[in-house]
Amino acid sequence: MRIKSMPTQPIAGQRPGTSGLRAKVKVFQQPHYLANFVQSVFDVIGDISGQTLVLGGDGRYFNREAIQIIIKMAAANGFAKVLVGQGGILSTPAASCVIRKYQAFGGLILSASHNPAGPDADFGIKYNIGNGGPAPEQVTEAIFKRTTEITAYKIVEADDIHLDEIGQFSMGDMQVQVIDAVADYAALMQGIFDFDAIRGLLAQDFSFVFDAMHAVTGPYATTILEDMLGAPKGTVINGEPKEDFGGGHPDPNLTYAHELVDILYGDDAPDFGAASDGDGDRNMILGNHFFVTPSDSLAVMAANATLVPAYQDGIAGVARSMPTSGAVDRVAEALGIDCYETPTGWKFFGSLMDAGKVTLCGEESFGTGSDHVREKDGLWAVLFWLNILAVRQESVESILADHWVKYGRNFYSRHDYEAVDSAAATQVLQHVRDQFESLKGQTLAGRVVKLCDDFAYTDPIDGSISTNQGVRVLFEDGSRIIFRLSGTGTSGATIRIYLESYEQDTTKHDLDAQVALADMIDAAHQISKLPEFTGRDKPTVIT
Ligand code: VG1
Ligand code: CO
Repeated sequence: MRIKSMPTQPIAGQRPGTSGLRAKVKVFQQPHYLANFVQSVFDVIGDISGQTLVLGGDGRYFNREAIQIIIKMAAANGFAKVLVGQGGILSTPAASCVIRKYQAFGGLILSASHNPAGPDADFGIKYNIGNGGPAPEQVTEAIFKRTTEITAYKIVEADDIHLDEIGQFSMGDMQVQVIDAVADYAALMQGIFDFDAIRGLLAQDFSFVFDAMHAVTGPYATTILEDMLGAPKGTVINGEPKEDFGGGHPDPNLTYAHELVDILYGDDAPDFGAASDGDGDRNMILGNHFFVTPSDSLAVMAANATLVPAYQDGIAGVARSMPTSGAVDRVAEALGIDCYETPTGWKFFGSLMDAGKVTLCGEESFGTGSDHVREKDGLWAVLFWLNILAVRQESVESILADHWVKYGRNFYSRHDYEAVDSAAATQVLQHVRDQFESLKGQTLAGRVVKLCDDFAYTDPIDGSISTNQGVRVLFEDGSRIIFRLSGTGTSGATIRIYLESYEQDTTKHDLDAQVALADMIDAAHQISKLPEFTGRDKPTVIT
């Protein structure tokens, strides 16, 4: 089999963001764009000869073409084996599961998560290391540096692999194994949760809807929830994955998952509702007319972890990203376990989980997970909630009310201003930075500012340092306003404002978060001059 060395040149802008390299499909379709990045990965991750690579994606437009290119490049670069999901599909948590189970060298995951899909929308690629988790910053920076120096990439001349047939194929000296995309993941879930108890719950007078949003979770959810756990057919809605996600925006939040939200807030609403995102790593949890914030969801999971068989002996510790609310911190304190605060992005949890320091992790952006894999995991979170509901036999709302009585309530909201002019977005953050000293001691929204800084993190395991991870305005009563620019978008900039205040008084726990945080929202606008700099007076998305 002939290995071709294709001459190429560096292409600007291939620095991975919060979660891999994301760009418009049209950008990925440019000659050599994908190949340059993949070769750069192969060049910096170490000796890959004789190793196994896991490969799969969320099924979005361009997934299949990308997979064929990567298989041919893996063969030319000396991999012994590629494990690829049937049809080129692997959800992000399933890819992490497969990398770990088969002790692969690493994996390439093709996804732009919840970003819209289709010829005019987004594509993405991410490298995960042998622990199954996203490559840490040192690796992504090395990949980026390589993209700026690349002069050639290697690819074999071969026919495409039949991705739809499970089986083993050869490409020169390399084996390509097309695997069932769902089986390994489903088996892992079965080993974690009390499937009998969940089956019992679903057989009761308990109604449940899961929205796969025409993205990758469809086949996983149908197999696990309907086939294995006996949920009635039709429990999974929008379960057929589509290359353009049905034209939707599979981001499981109150804005984009409106079909599910309408069902859960409608007449005769079901007891439980959940959704996942484009690549299956996010989750949204709803009760009857009730929304659980992701930060609270993490806290409830931590507080109830021993109800789940895999965690029945307790959890080692918890971690949350910095902008995530401190609700889980209070549970950790009560349990006497450590709680770590990391920068945004799942790549920062891997070292803590590998070292056995934390069992559960979460982010405010609808991401929760545990050390069963090294990615956040949407369906796992849904099963976790079903397991809790099966044991406690209470409504979602009553579980939260009870939690707040015990721990107090962290009112929390994130306001996103999407597709803002990049220069204006930078100005907004800089304007707050310029006031770091003068804000200190001032009273805003009835609270005294204690400290303002740019969040920096030193990984307690490997000592690596990450700076500029969000502008923080911290108040003496524990309230916070945080400003951050998104690292996953593909056009303009997205400003995220994260707002949090803590309320012990149970008589105030029923307040709507937007009402409870209204003065904090005003203060955020005032100190950042966001409306003036961006010309926006309302966020694009509120979660
Ligand atoms: C966003 C979220 C972050 C998450 C990341 C990847 O990043 O805020 O918490 O880890 O997406 O999730 P950013 O930089 O846009 O804020 V996913 O499901 O999009 O892979
Ligand atoms: Co995702």
